[in-house]
Amino acid sequence: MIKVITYGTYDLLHFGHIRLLERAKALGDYLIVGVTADGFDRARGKINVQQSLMERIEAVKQTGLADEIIIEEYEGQKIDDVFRYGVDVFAIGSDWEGKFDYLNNYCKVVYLPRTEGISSSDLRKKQRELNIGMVGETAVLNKYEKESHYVNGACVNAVCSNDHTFFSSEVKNLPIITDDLQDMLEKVDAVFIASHPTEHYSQIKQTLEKKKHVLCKSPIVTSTKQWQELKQIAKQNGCILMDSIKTGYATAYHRLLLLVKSGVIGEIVSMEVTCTSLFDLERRSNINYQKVWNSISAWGPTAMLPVFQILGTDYKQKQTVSRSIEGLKDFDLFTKTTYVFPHSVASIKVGKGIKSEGELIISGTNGYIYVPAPWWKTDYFEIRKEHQSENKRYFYQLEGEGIRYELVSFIKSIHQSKQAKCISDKVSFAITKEMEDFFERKDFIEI
Ligand code: C2G
Repeated sequence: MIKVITYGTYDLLHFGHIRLLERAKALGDYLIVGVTADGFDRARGKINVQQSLMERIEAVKQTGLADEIIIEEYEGQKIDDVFRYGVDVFAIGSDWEGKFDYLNNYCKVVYLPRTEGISSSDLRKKQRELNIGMVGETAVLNKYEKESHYVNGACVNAVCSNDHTFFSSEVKNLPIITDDLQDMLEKVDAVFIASHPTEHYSQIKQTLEKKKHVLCKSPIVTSTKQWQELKQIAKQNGCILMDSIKTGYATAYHRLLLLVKSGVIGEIVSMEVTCTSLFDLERRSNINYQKVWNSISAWGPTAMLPVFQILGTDYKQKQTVSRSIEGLKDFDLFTKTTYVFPHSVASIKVGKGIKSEGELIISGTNGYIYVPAPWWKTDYFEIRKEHQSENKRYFYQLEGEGIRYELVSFIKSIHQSKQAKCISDKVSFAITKEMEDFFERKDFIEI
């Protein structure tokens, strides 16, 4: 019996896939199909896959062509599989020509001509082409424009800004450049907002009232009343209103949360989160502090995210210690807040006027997790136990600081009319509440 094996993602299974499977099957008597796991696809840069692994397996099964279906989970697995299943022929589409020649050492390798004119990417694009406009006055917009090119169905076509000096050459060449939000809203389906937090409320409201979706750099707003009002409008108008915190979408961060929740370091007793970025000292005197994000707005949401996602939002007591610029009460150079929960404590330390080690430490009854600086852009963390031999290291490729995953999640939320679970409303509201408390000086000591 001649055994043939082939691999693929098979997202939105189409005619090209079926033809490939038919021809692969015809090369022997028994066909094994390896369907890629989500994690493996992500690691090899395929971030736009729409169907779950189970849906993709089911679709392959329905073709009736596979005698056996296996899951492909890691780089190099193909060699293992050839031995494990006694494979005689490895077949794959001609888009991979030459890439799998190394398998010739173990079996016969056949490249089958790819079917022209159809692909999963095209199908995804057709389904989800969304025009996105960007709002704001910072270079963050350049990053989002750049990352959008990796996201199927995301088309950044407009920017609304009062300051063009920071624009990258790509942003400069966008079809629509304006300083009039209403004007831009006529020409887009969704908006990414990265303006100063004091402008968010009005900009989000205008956008939602035009029934356009919003991804807004967290904090969405700094008043809980405004938060509730905006969420209500979003709901009424069938729109997504989502916090943008890129760390929340990074693979390593997501896996860390799952590990913590599965109890690998026992019960969590303490967390320490630090995020700082120091102003350029020489430029400090020229800064217009009304337009620049203060420390708590710039870093607070990112620092609060792991605390609220791991320990919840129902802390019993809080103490904030903060130091602001002289004469500018609302501009904190440094803020440290300690949250006391019934059985645990967490502290966040943020600053644009201080520098510190930007690490995340989560201490549990059975070990701790250490994420080295800058933890918010991490691709790596360690689980450390009492006995060094039990320590474990985890590494996950981080593409585009998490921004491209965030955009994928935003687009998916829009098409499914359901907000992605990544940053829940509960956490978003808690972040807003913290901002409100900060500006109202609640549980606050000024130093
Ligand atoms: N294919 C094809 N014609 C198309 C589209 C795809 O013949 N128009 C083939 C591909 O060449 C591949 C198979 O269908 O052999 C599955 O394609 P994808 O789902 O795009 O998976 P791919 O990323 O090619 O995975 O380890 C994974 C494999 O290496 C390949």
